[in-house]
Amino acid sequence: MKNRRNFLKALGALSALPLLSFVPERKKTPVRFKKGLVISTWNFGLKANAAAAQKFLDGGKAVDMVEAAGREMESDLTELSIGLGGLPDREGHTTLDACIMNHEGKAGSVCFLEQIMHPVSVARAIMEKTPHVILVGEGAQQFAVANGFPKDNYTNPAAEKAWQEWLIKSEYKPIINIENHDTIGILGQDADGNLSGACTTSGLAFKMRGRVGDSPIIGSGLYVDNKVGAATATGLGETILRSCSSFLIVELMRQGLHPQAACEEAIKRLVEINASILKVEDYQACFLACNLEGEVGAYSVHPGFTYAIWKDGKPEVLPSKSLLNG
Ligand code: SD4
Repeated sequence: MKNRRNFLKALGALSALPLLSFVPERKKTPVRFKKGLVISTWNFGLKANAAAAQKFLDGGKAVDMVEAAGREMESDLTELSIGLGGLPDREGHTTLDACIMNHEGKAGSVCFLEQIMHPVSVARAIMEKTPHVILVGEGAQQFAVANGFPKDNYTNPAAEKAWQEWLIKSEYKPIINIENHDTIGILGQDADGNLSGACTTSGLAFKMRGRVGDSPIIGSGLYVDNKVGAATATGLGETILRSCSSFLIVELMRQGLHPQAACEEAIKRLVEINASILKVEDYQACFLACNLEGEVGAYSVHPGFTYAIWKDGKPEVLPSKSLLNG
């Protein structure tokens, strides 16, 4: 009887412990990389990284670096997957999603935003000027205009032409494969070794009106934990949303995994989670991550994912490894 009582007492004490105390922590104390790091999705990340690098060299913080990279891409009105030049939804309107997260765990996100050139900066303004994390649609646009972002009804002739061609068949295929990729996700580390991240996109081409992908969703398209690392994603947003991939990658790094191993594990989990919904041949999903030491990981479902890195003053574009071969 006494033993039973002791056992129950011990159980009670156990359940009072915070659950997370059972998660293994990283063993070594990481030394923060302070010589400047920016990583961005796809080849066009090179141009974005150059803007971030300039901020770094000017003494900017990580959040300034990633915002500058996002703005650089949003300013390119010929780009069909980011900003006002992006491919429209199936009704012919370009709608934009973006988010940003800083080293203090603060986050801002804007979804389904129309006619504003710099969604990443609107996301930053939401983060810094409101008690909220996400604003969407008309309300987000109203907030943007009230905060000095001018309305801009630019239409990219190339995007308009592609939409007109799509309209002929109007085939609704929410699929992103290796030929049809977009979105810039950016992770940056400043001279204090602090991390921030941003993500900006016009989302899936010819999507249903009002559709929002993973890119502006904190934990899916982007996550930053300045005690651990940061991750971002690109690819078919629905697959990434179902698996909260960026948060998962950061949590895996917290448990001691290298960013590469964390990205690989998260891709495996994403494929498992989506198996009953989509054939793996029919979608692409890609992850990019870094830890405090400035170590980097990249992994995708299919080959073809590339990323740009600027580290310690050196810019390059690298191919990612993938779960499946070509
Ligand atoms: C979305 N993840 O809206 C974005 C699009 C993308 O490569 O990244 N495509 O689903």
